[in-house]
Amino acid sequence: MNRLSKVLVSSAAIAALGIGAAFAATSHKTPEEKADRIMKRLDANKDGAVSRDEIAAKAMERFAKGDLNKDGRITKDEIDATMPKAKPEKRAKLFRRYDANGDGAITQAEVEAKIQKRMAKMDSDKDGKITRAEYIAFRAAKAAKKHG
Ligand SMILES: [Ca+2]
Ligand SMILES: [Ca+2]
Ligand SMILES: [Ca+2]
Repeated sequence: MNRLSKVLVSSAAIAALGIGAAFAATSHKTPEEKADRIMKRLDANKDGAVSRDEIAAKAMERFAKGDLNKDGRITKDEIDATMPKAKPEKRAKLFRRYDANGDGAITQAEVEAKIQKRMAKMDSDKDGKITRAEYIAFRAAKAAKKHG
């Protein structure tokens, strides 16, 4: 069993990583400020880019906290329990977004798939790392799409 399969993922952690709900979260911060925050949080080796490994490591570390009963699955109840301050609709939306097969639990594989997908969208030069510039470009493109 590898390291990733031992621990699981909480939606709160995904949000903290900026790979899921954080993108949808309303915030008045500029893309630059967000990029700086994410880089600071995720760029473990300080090479100016966030690799898949860095994201996964951080995800697993934080996500273990979301799997309250340590069964390797995050259920809606666990999301509700770990995100008491989030609106019920937001928790439900988040849950649906990550429970890809709709079986009522978020597995590590589902989160991994989501991370991969997100990273692929942001990693414009396909080198397996997200730089600050790539992140900002991604946000800008997303914002442009949304507003016009
Ligand atoms: Ca669980
Ligand atoms: Ca599932
Ligand atoms: Ca890249």
